[in-house]
Amino acid sequence: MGAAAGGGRAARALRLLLLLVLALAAVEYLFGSILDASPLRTYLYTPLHNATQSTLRTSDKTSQVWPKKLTPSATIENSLKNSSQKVAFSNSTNKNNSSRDISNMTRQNVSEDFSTPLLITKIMEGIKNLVTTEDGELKVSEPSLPLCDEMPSDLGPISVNKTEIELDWVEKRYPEVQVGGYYSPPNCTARHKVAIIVPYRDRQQHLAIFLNHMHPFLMKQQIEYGIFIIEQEGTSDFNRAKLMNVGFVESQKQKPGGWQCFIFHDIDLLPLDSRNLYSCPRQPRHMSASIDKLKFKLPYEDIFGGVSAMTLEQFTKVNGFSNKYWGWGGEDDDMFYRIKKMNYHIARYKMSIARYAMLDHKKSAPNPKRYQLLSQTSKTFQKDGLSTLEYELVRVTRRHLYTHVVTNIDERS
Ligand SMILES: *[C@@H]1O[C@H](CO)[C@@H](O)[C@H](O)[C@H]1NC(C)=O
Ligand SMILES: *[C@@H]1O[C@H](CO)[C@@H](O)[C@H](O)[C@H]1NC(C)=O
Ligand SMILES: *[C@@H]1O[C@H](CO)[C@@H](O)[C@H](O)[C@H]1NC(C)=O
Ligand SMILES: *[C@@H]1O[C@H](CO)[C@@H](O)[C@H](O)[C@H]1NC(C)=O
Ligand SMILES: *[C@@H]1O[C@H](CO)[C@@H](O)[C@H](O)[C@H]1NC(C)=O
Ligand SMILES: *[C@@H]1O[C@H](CO)[C@@H](O)[C@H](O)[C@H]1NC(C)=O
Ligand SMILES: *[C@@H]1O[C@H](CO)[C@@H](O)[C@H](O)[C@H]1NC(C)=O
Ligand SMILES: *[C@@H]1O[C@H](CO)[C@@H](O)[C@H](O)[C@H]1NC(C)=O
Ligand SMILES: CC(=O)N[C@H]1CO[C@H](CO)[C@@H](O)[C@@H]1O
Repeated sequence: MGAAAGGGRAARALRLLLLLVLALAAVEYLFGSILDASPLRTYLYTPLHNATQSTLRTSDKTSQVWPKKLTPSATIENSLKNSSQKVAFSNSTNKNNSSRDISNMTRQNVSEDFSTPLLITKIMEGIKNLVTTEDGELKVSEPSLPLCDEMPSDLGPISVNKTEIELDWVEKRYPEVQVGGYYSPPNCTARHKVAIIVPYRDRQQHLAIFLNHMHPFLMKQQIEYGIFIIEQEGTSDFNRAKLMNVGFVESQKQKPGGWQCFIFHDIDLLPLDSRNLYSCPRQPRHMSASIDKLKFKLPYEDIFGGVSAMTLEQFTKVNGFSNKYWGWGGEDDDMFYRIKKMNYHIARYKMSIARYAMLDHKKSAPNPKRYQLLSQTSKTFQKDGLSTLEYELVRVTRRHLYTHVVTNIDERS
């Protein structure tokens, strides 16, 4: 009896401790969101799983209205920079001592912000573990939701409606989607946190069809996701790959704790089977293997274009996409070389599942330089990609069904 009473006391003490931790987490959380809202802040997120392996450092000075003078950014090599709106992404993973390439002041504020979102997620994770192991004794409402099914049972072939529709109409159809195009399953804990990155220019008619198709498709898969439309402004040719890099960096800034999985998605491709799970496996996954306009055949074994999925770690290890492919073609093969070079291989679903419908559009002019660029990739990819990404962030708007990132990626020299 005495032992049982002792056990009860211990459980009570544990519960009390948990409450305390929760309260702390709440305070941290509130404080964290205030920090996030401050335009002066520099953001910095590490991945949840392996903080030591791939540390991302993005420094964003774009929302700074004052001071108007040139702001030091993460890469010092670029002496050309002369705009207060410039953003640079630096791969400083292997630089032990980055105080040399980041200015004093930036550095201080960066390290300060760094801990907040990470701390919360760590605490929350700790709580989650505690709750699930205690089995009923300690009930904390939100984090104790069961894990979602890995493969929900009601998935299978679906149809695509290519009829042109109005965005307003689509918006009314999906009230459960949160502003910014976010969703997380209401009654279970999602296994995957996925950013859908969609490069975009002049495809108004496709946007509504895409969103109308993708939201119900993704919700059914019971994943947590956000849709990011990355629009290219400026006069240069379309640069799909560089937009992907911008999408990667900007989407990561939008989510405290960050996304773990990134799906790079052409807007004209719509999945035809909801078993095509939008998650990231151990290897980079090429998803659009079987496209109606290509007679549902894989054009060539090494193809990585259309729709592809990479984890945070994979994408940073290959240094993201190249920034150099202006115009149509080559950038996906370039990514294939990067993947190969880092000893990954490409995973695919079965052809019967990886099926997509392609929307009609005019073909763009191929980039004549693409073969020459490709021949250099294996040698130069560490010096061309996330580590050298530079762009002007024009604006970020959270619409109901998507986050709209407008960027000018033109090179100035
Ligand atoms: C993550 O780090 C742990 C050690 O902290 C290591 O055992 C594990 O293999 C790492 N995972 C990946 C995917 O690198
Ligand atoms: C940088 O911009 C300022 C005005 O914002 C201009 O006066 C200056 O000449 C520019 N410098 C360079 C190197 O372009
Ligand atoms: C990095 O810096 C720490 C101290 O700040 C030092 O202990 C460690 O050896 C350094 N690592 C490398 C690779 O220089
Ligand atoms: C940075 O690296 C230099 C040598 O490269 C070393 O002298 C210095 O102590 C390091 N600083 C920190 C903070 O690790
Ligand atoms: C940091 O700033 C101080 C003065 O503000 C300066 O003396 C010092 O050299 C700077 N350190 C670096 C690494 O830039
Ligand atoms: C496709 O969508 C349009 C517009 O909502 C609708 O009128 C039409 O019936 C749909 N077609 C099919 C086959 O569902
Ligand atoms: C969550 O709720 C939806 C309907 O709102 C239901 O279809 C689904 O099966 C539920 N999932 C779990 C894990 O209970
Ligand atoms: C950064 O670059 C080094 C080589 O310079 C590479 O080994 C490392 O994987 C890269 N890390 C990221 C996060 O890009
Ligand atoms: C350069 C810069 O933004 N410095 C700021 C760092 O943060 C402190 C307080 O958090 C501010 O006072 C500095 O102006």
